Amino acid sequence: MIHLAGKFGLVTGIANKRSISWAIAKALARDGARLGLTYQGERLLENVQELAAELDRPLILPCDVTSDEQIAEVYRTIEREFGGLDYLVHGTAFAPREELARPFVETSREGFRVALDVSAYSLIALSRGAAPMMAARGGGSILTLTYLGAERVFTNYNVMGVAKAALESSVRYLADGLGPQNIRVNAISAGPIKTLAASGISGFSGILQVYRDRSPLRRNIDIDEVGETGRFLLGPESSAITGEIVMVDAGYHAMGM
Ligand code: 0WE
Repeated sequence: MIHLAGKFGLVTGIANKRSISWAIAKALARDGARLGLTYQGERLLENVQELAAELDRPLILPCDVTSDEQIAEVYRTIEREFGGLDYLVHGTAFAPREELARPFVETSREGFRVALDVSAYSLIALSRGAAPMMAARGGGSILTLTYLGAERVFTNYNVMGVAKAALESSVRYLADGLGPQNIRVNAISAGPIKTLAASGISGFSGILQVYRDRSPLRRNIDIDEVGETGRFLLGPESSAITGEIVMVDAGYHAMGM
């Protein structure tokens, strides 16, 4: 199937082959879309270059999402090289490590600022840059990644939960603001997956075990299941879905006890 032939997408948040953003990028590319991949910091450039080798004529662009200038440069390059944009995948999140390891009440002002800036404000800034090019093509689709920790307490998720709550609310406000230009904005709330972002989080294998024990499907989710849902939410099959948070978590969220 090549029903995304002639479509262009921008993907942020790829760190390595286990990144959820990369699973979504692969699903888009498989259906024929051309992609721009951003990387954060020189240390991740090599990883992204290696992955990009699997794609057809990708763009590889530096983007620290806390820099308005770098975001502007990304869109100038997309405009010049692709001449348009249809999809944005926002897979960026970060909180300073110490904020995920101490009591929430100890959250620092700076840790809060960084977590909300990188993980939530960045969706607004990237959407603002993408919207004119999407509108010029009659519409577009924006997708971000969130976690149930936005709605419920997960020990140590802490300020990331607050950032994801802000992100999910931003999905709804952006959906309203950009809807008149036929630009849709959605999020996938994925169950826990062993990515770089999850590595080194103490107790992470315990979280995987709880989902395996208690979710309706009694298993963890595969990263390619998120990739496929991402492709669905970006592509034409979901043309009436916007402002939505889609749970891809083996049903875990539905359970009380
Ligand atoms: O959103 C996330 C993780 C995001 C994340 C991870 C790190 C680790 C390295 C953000 N910032 C950092 N900063 C670092 O320095 N997840 C959904 C995965 C995750 O992280 C947790 C979880 C789950 C699930 C942290 C505590 C408890 C559960």
